[in-house]
Amino acid sequence: MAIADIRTQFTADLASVCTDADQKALRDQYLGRKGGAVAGLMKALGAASPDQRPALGQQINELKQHIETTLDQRLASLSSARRPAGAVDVTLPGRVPAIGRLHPLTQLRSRIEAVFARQGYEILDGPETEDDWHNFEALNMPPEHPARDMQDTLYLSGPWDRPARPVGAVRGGGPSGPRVSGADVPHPATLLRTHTSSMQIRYMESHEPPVRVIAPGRVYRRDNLDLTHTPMFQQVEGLVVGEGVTMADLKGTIIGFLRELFVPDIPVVFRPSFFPYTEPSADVFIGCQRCKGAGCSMCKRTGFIEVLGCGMVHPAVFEAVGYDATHVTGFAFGVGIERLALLMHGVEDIRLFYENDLRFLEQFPL
Ligand code: 2NM
Repeated sequence: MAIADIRTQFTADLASVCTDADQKALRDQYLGRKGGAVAGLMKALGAASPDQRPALGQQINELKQHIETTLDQRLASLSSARRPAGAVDVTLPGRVPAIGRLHPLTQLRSRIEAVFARQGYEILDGPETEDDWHNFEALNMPPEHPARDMQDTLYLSGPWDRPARPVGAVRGGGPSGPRVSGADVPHPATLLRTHTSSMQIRYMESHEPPVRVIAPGRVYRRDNLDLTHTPMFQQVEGLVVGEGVTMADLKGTIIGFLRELFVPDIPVVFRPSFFPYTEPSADVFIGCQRCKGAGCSMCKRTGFIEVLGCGMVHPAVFEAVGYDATHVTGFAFGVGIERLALLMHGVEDIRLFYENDLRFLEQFPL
């Protein structure tokens, strides 16, 4: 190839050099000792006639110089254009961060808290380990009460002896006897609370009526895991105490709460029930939202689903906390958050709420 053609070809090839490796390849192609274009010209120089050789040699040297300096320049410009190590390429598209969200049970608990907070209820928080007095005795469940059964309650292991006469039983020395309540005597925690009523006892022990509180929180029962049971679940219990508080107040509060949580026209039914700490007591049912009352598998063909328990606070409870049961009355209710969440979202297995599988949890955006 003629010298001028090689120079033209080199200029064309140079245009496509983008990287250090391109530059190196082009350098080899033109300046390589074996097989390089300039080496080829040098070889041809040997065959040229002696009178042509000096001029031709000079042209070849010029070409070689040209190629060398041009490639050196390109190499320099490539390295100056390279971003420094660790530099940030601000032209890259942004990465969307994975944003966390509240657990579905936390979302529901917040909604319930908001309904009552807006009505002036105080929100209580308290210990999950409890003593016999606050969890049972003050709630009108005396020592031999079946609800205390080891079958239902998780007892803590510890250095104490189970008292022959459970704590709290020491009170009741008659109207003139010493008043010893849970507030006055320290009781060691011996169990995991089976309901958050224990917090309401604590509140009444340290506050005079009127009372308007809810106690949300974790509670523990000796249950095995299945579709509808977990040994730990969450509750919200409510308590209102004052002069002239009636069952009508209870019904209005519960119906208003369920309307706000579900739909304004939700059917609500109260059915007589029993709890040791309320009299009268009621179980509350809502019309099944899945079948609109027609009967389906979710409501076991009854058209209604039980959602909470409630009642008028038993006078024995007021007596235990030192309230005058002849002057104040009150109502209380308790609702399980998981159970409500299962219903609202049509989830069939309570365990899903505690397995932390993102495929499940991500279906509950805020
Ligand atoms: C329920 C049902 C009925 C309840 C009673 C009390 C207290 F402290 F006043 F005695 N707190 N919560 C209660 C009453 C709880 O849960 C199903």
